[in-house]
Amino acid sequence: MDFTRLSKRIAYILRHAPWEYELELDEEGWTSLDLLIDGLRTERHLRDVTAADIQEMQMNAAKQRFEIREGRIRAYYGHSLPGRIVKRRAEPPPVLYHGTVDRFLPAIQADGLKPMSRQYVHLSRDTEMADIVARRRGDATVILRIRAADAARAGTAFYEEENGVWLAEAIAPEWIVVPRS
Ligand code: HQG
Repeated sequence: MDFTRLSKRIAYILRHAPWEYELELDEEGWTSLDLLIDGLRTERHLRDVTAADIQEMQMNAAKQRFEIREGRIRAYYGHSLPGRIVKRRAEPPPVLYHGTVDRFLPAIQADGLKPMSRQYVHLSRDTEMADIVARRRGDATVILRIRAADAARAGTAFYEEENGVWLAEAIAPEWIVVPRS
């Protein structure tokens, strides 16, 4: 089983297009694991996929993208669906990080961090994860420091996921510290 390919397919379905597989998500993004497997099996390369394969994929993944519980599965983050996935609001630590690349800086400094095509802005507790996120976009990486506690006090909503990822609404420029190059 190609676990990377399986993970990408599940991420696509649960984050962007459950209806293509006749799945419905509840307001927290959960759906039936059995129905997801039925949907995956309609694809030729996944026609033999089992729940055990999905468990194994999870155990081997460096990054926890999905939660499986009581016969249901959901993506932790990354949704672009029209219906907003409800997240658990939480008090953030003083500083969170966002990894991006040089070429986006002028827009980010002017407009702040926006969710772009997803529902939430993606933040992390440590610079290592922010660096991994940034490197997907090129070599000219920039790790932004977000004054999260100050932003939260001023009314910005933050949400904590069980896998350690932080999500937020748009972050205004005043809370973003750009490192000096
Ligand atoms: C940038 C992957 C211009 C932002 C990753 C980012 C993560 C702006 C890009 C997760 C902007 C959006 C999320 C503004 C933000 N003007 N550019 N005002 N505000 N941006 O993919 O955080 O492997 O939606 O800096 O690893 O890169 O799929 O967000 O570069 O964990 O599980 O616009 O997705 O996870 O890109 O990544 P994304 P992200 P998976």
